Amino acid sequence: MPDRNGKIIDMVRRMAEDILNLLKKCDEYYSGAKISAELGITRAAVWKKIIALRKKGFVIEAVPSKGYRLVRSPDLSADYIKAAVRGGIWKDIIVYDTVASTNELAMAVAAREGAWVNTVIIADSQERGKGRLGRKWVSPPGKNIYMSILLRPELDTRDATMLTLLTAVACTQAIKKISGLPVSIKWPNDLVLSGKKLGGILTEIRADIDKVNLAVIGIGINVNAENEDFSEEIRPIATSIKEGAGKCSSRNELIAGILKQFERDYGILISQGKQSLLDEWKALSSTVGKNVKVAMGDETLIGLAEDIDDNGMLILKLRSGLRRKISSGDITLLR
Ligand code: BT5
Repeated sequence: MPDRNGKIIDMVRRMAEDILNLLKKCDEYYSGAKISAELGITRAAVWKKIIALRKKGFVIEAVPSKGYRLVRSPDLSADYIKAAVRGGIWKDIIVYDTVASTNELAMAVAAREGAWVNTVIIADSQERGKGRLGRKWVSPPGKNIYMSILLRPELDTRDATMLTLLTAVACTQAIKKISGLPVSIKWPNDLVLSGKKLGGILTEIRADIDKVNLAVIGIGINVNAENEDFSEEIRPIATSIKEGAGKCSSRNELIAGILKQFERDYGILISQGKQSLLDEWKALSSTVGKNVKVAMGDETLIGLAEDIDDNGMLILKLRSGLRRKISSGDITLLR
């Protein structure tokens, strides 16, 4: 039996998203009568929703005989992001204040609740943000993006790396579109600006031998952080969109942009296979064609990053002329 209460709650939530989308479309006032006519609800219902949105931090001006105007949105808002990505693959978007790690939380809820697919978990700050191999991801509050995408992709286990490459492509495209900055991708999971780390991706999967059952894709992007927000250790290597662009960017817009781009690229991966995505990755990569040092645990290799193969592995041409395929490691670009 359909859950009537659930449907009603969903409709009420969508009403707020619809109002937001209308107000976002125009810089001028939108009259209550027009909103109520367009959405097929009473003016009293519009007013109630406006009050609810204000309580969530949206600054909405109301002027008699003119109508409503969206003055400002809260900097990190599930309502804003949901309204912006509506109609797509995203089932739910949840924003937390502070969590230990969005990846850990996503993994924990996925283990409990099969239904949390295509859900996005976002936090304003993380107490134990993680990078690869148990490294730490510095996650100060109020400034950056920390989010995890929870998917159950129809994907061969050998192709799991494609999720990291896809996410890197989606993030790079969205950041470029919104900020105009020349962001590039350093294999396998770094977003790079002016030689410094702007963001990183941590993909964690549960898989059988041949099939991915669950993927949690963690994205950390430094948006409005300034150098002093970083720990001393990473100050020399980290940067942010604000440092590059000289001004703050909206986290809501960036997240919505990333999710829309991700949806598009994910659709291409599932329907058309890997090739066009690999081509896009190569076009945005600052690794292919460069001389690099690759650190893999105790082993360090130097060579030319010739290409990536069909599974996203790096093909390194060593000085001896031999080629090695690398599945994971840390790369330094050499001059
Ligand atoms: C990564 O690891 O680059 C993956 C980072 C993924 C973070 C997201 S945030 C949301 C989600 N939830 C989580 O708990 N994690 C994910 P890796 O390639 O191992 O890089 C880690 C290294 O980057 C550290 O050892 C530092 O040197 C550096 N680093 C740490 N925090 C940074 C920051 N905020 N900006 C730039 N570099 C940082």
